[in-house]
Amino acid sequence: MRIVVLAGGIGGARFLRGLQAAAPEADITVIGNTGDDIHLFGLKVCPDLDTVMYTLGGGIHEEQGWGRADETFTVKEELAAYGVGPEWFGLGDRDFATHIVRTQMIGAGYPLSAVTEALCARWKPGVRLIPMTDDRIETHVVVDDPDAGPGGGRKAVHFQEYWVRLRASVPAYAVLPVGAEGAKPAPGVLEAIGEADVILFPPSNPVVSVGTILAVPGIREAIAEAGVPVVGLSPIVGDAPVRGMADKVLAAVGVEATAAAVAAHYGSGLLDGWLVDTVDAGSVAEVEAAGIRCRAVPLMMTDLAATTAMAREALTLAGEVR
Ligand code: GDP
Ligand code: FO1
Ligand code: CA
Repeated sequence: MRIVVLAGGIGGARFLRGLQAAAPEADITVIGNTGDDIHLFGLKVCPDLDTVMYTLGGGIHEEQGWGRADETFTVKEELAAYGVGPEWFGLGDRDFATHIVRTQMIGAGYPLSAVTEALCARWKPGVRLIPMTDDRIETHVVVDDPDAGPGGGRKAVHFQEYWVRLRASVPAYAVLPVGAEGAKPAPGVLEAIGEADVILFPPSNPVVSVGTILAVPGIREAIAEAGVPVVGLSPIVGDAPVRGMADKVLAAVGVEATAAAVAAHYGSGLLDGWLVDTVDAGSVAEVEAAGIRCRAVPLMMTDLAATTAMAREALTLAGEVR
């Protein structure tokens, strides 16, 4: 079975572990979000690709969910001693090596997809990990500009500045995948979608993870036209994100933070099946009324067994639609 998964960082990576256990024989291609990517200290950092690679490769900081296990921050401290920031983004020493290798290879002319493949040769994630695009797309968030003159004003900040420095604590008026219009899917992306037997949306952020991948011209269309089951799992449980601040970016695009609203946001043109948590069983009828087959099952990735059961439910639902 060929499975394609559109993944962000932590939610996507943890789900993939369960999927690997649920379908050990499957050929899994992960299309990774690169809208969170940021250039720091002259280096290209790809948080979501790295989160998937480290999680499946055994190098992740388990409790934190991003970055490396057994990490130290000497380089960051030395940079700070020079007064060189940003101090709000925690790049560790081990992690730095990944960004150095990536940036060096890109400087030598390799596309990000080839670089990601090279990095995965070390981590052996057990999936084929492809960035959504080799082109530069950066998610920006429109917020109030405190420095604007009388009458106020707004400005766009990099997603990481909004998420990590501002902790999504200020109103977000828009989420912009800057550079998406001219971007192309990376080599292998459309082919994987075209050859898939099932396409899964893990419980990743619907706006800044899955939404950004779908913003790459051609990807949404290819999924809608693939003619295979497309099944998603809700990252919203009991009307709140399980982790992080997805409710804030959902508000910015005018979507309520409920499992049913997220399903409607993807739409029946894209989604065939949707899993909500058992606490949201009351919303099953609403999702089905929107033309999306829906089941309520436990959706908390508390451990590998629970996550594996979620992946099994997603594959079972895929077998029931279309
Ligand atoms: P990020 O890039 O690190 O933010 O990770 P993703 O975009 O892949 O996933 C983030 C989403 O995962 C958040 O909106 C969370 O609500 C969701 N999430 C995290 N843990 C769980 C869980 O155990 N169950 C469910 N249903 N969603 C989860
Ligand atoms: N998230 C944080 O909340 N604080 C950090 O300092 C931070 C550093 C960081 C470094 C490398 C990396 O791959 C990820 C990192 N993240 C950090 C997570 C990253 O910002 C994610 O993109 C967001 O959590 C949301 O997707
Ligand atoms: Ca992310």
